[in-house]
Amino acid sequence: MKKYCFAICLLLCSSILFGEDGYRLWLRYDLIDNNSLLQQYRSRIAAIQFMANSPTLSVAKQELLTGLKGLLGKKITEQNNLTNNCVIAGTPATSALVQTVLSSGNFNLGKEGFIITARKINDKSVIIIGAQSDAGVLYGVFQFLRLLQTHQSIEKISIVSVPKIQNRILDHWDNLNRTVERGYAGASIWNWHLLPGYIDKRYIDYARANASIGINGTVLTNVNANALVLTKQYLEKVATLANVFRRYGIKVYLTARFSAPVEMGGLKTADPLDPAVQDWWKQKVDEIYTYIPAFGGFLVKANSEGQPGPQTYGRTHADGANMLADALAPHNGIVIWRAFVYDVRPQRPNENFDSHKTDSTAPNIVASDRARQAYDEFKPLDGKFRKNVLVQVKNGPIDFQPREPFSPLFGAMHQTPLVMEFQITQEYLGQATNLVFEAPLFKECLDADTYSNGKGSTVARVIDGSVDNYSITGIAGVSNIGNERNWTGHPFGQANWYAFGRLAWDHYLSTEQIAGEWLRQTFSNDNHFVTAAKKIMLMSRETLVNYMTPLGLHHIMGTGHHYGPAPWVSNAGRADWNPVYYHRADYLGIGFDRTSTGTGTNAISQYAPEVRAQWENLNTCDEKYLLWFHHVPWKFKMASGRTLWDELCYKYYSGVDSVRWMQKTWNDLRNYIDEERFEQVKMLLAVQEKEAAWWRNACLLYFQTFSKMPIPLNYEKPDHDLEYYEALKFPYAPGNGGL
Ligand code: GCW
Repeated sequence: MKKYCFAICLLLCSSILFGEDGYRLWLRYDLIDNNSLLQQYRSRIAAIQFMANSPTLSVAKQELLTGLKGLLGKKITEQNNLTNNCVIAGTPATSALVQTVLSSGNFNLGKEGFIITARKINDKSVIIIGAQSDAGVLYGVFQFLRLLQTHQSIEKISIVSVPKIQNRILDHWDNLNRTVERGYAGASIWNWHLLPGYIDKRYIDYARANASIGINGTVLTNVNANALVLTKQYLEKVATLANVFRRYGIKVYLTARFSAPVEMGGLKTADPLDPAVQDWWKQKVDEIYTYIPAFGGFLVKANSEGQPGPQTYGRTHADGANMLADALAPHNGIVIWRAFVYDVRPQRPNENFDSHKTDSTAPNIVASDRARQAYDEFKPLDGKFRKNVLVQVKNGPIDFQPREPFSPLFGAMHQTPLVMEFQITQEYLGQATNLVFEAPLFKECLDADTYSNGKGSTVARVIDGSVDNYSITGIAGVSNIGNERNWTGHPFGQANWYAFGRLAWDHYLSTEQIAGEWLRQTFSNDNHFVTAAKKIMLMSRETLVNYMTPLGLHHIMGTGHHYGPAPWVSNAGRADWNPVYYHRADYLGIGFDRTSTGTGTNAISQYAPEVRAQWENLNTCDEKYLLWFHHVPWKFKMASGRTLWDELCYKYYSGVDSVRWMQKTWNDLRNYIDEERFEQVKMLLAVQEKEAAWWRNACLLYFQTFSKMPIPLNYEKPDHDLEYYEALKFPYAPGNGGL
């Protein structure tokens, strides 16, 4: 009996210890389960030749050995001589063969690019992973392992890969008390209390994961900044993390609290033009570099949502950014200054838009428009920033909504390098309960044409520097990582981290390719599984748009925590925090008039004429953005022939139907993957279905109070009345920063 219990315990423990809990992310190096492919790989990869004389090359070599051992199920030997079927990895400095190959071709690998190529050298078949730098070799190793993980042929392999954007950064909105603003995957992975003495294994696995997709920077702290991180006590902790990350090619950045000279330096002012303030920052920056020699620089949120900034002292964003830039320049550091600003100008009283008026004096259209503000403030500053300042712009003009047109700033700053800021964490995209693959959202923005320098000036080509010849380029994603075992809460949240990194490296990759390779690495190479799961992923973002904010609606979620629908809210602290400010539903229609007509805010004028032409006319406007740019009558005829009201119903209902389809499709995949993650996703999809129906019902019942039109009879009826939805409260919803 005892023996029996022991055996069961052992079994249980081993499945707990080694179960598929998602911790390994896409870096799973299990034995290739296709026998003929396994034999091919085994015969092609007999040994490695890899001289590792630096920390980065050592981790690259370790990764290659671990990966090959797991995938091929055999120990790989190391060779110093040229042998048949050898993988040779290195730089010109560590391998004569790599040197020969790189100098024989016209590869423009730059600092981080790599080649992987199959060659015959002295009658020996070899595969070469070569780069000009150690980091390039590391990236090449990860790419090589990815090829094996995704069952690609390596027979005639010939890859040249160079990142399109230089600084590929994760922004953590992590607080020093380990809460994460808009984090839905547990606490911050930075255990500040135990640092610098204790190095959590997670830091290493975090670095591996990032390096595997080419991410080369991390901002450790929240943009709603705490000056404490700039003290000696914390800089020692930061230095420990920076040391771990450096060998994976990752630079550390910090957020700079603009009022730090006052808060911690004892100065009376933080005025950027005050010499004492400038001097304080110079010394602080010099001190930071004594702890962190490869420090990347600062990310700054200033004069936005209560953060201090240069405007507090009557100075401009350029004055503030330039002061920090001057302190960083001697160390080659950069300033990334955010353009997410909207609270400078005081609100006028009539800006509290009252959607409940039903007489013809409504809507009380206001002259201001939050969507205009970043452009209005930053456009005049173009050309006024130092060379080492980049301005970071959110993808859309408002705030990471399920769908926004691209920010007009991307077509407007010819003399200032712009950094793209995407939000990987799903603040407005169902948080950690909804399966939403974000690559289609990222691509939609990257592929949009700004026409800023003629046709083809896509947002991607603006930020990669090819439109305006920027000398520094960058892209950032607000992280969705926390200390939950699987890092991101929802198992499919990992795909968004992955997709961000892959697109940051190469924005020409397709959403299909990214979804496919992530699924193969993370779950299974079975074609049936991959095809079905890919369908789910690729439709998921449009599905979410349909059940949350179809046809250009935006910002109609719950106040504060942003969880769930609340289009009725009209009493938030600022006019432009209210959903009614954004949807403007009234008895005439719905939507925000941003056109140049008398009643519009003319935000549309911030775009190039060719872009404007796509959206300006109510009758020809791309319906995706209809209610973003227009206030549209309820009975307006849509392209489908339906009235606007019926189309809205159709979209909301089809969104919920799609989630049900996703559930059904997932259920059929039970036998293709491990039980643990299958069940997690299944349960979460059931939650998602409930939330989708809740969004649909609450929004339609509320908008119906204006349209006065029926929900078509063939649709299922909402299961509660509007009062029920309006009364729902979520005091402890996550990610809100509250206690
Ligand atoms: O999306 C909003 C979030 C805030 C965030 C802000 C920003 C860090 O609701 O939580 O603050 O954007 O981007 O600064």
